[in-house]
Amino acid sequence: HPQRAPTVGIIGAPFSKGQPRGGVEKGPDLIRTAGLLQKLQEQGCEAKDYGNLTFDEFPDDEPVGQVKNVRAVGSANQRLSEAVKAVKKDGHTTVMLGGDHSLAIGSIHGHSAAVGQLSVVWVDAHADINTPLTTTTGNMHGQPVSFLLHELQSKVPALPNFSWLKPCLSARDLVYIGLRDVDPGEHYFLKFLGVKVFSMTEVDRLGIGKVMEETCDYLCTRGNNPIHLSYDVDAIDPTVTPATGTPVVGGLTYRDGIYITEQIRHTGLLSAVDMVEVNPLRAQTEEGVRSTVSTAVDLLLGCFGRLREGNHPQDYVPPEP
Ligand code: B3U
Ligand code: MN
Ligand code: MN
Repeated sequence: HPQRAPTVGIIGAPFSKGQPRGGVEKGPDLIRTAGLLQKLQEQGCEAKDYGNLTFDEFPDDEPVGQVKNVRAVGSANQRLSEAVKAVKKDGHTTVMLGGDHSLAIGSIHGHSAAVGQLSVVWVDAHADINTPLTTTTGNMHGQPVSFLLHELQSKVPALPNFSWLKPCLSARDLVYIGLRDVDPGEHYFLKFLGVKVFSMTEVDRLGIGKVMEETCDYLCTRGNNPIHLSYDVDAIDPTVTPATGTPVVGGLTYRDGIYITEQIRHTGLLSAVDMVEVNPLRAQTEEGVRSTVSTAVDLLLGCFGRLREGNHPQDYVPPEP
């Protein structure tokens, strides 16, 4: 039976300092310009746009150890956390348009502050679970999960502008899909913590159908918590989504990517979505940008009820002659 259409609250987070490549701050407006709001409304979803957040500048944001832009990332995520919490309290399913994936810190923190214990489905080529001590790039978008997990707190040093952040996620409430570029320290943490991982190897072995069946069964045994879907567009193969900062060959197909959203939607538990790492300055061609942005939009439409079999409104009446 069809579910009641959720109301969607959209938050733009034009922030790029979790990584070094300019352009990813253009993601929110690009995704809007591709018609996200109108398309959600056309499929019967009430959607409210809360606009773009603005972020403070930190001119003297010296690296802390290896890690770059720590103060800017801490401050931006504090602001985002408050925004997501407020939109959740307004009763919406939140959509956070990034921006880079360091924003998952604030998005997941704010979501959890509003609703309590979460399940997180992290769809990404990367595990983003480096700590400030294991990172080899110094980029915060490769680290957000380490800040959120209770189990890693003894491994994460205190950083400026991060004192507001309380870990809010348990390793057993986290599922990864699409991994294919994982650093040694990250691989150690995933094994050490026993995190549920469907890397591209499992997608190849099982097919996306079985991967999603197992994902949803697993989340069910974890107690049917509200789901936070954190979708890095680089999870999809770069032939489809080339406009992203760190593309990795051998990714999810467009169909795999959409199927993930259909099945997460089908659980009835989806409570917040991040769509991150769309960077129009990283594709070789205009077509590459268009394909990336329209895929991001289609993934979001899949999250909110669009089915490839077709849809019709609950009150639809066929015309009579
Ligand atoms: N694991 C590497 C690379 C990376 C992570 N996330 C992205 N790239 N997008 C790192 O920087 O930690
Ligand atoms: Mn990521
Ligand atoms: Mn990634």
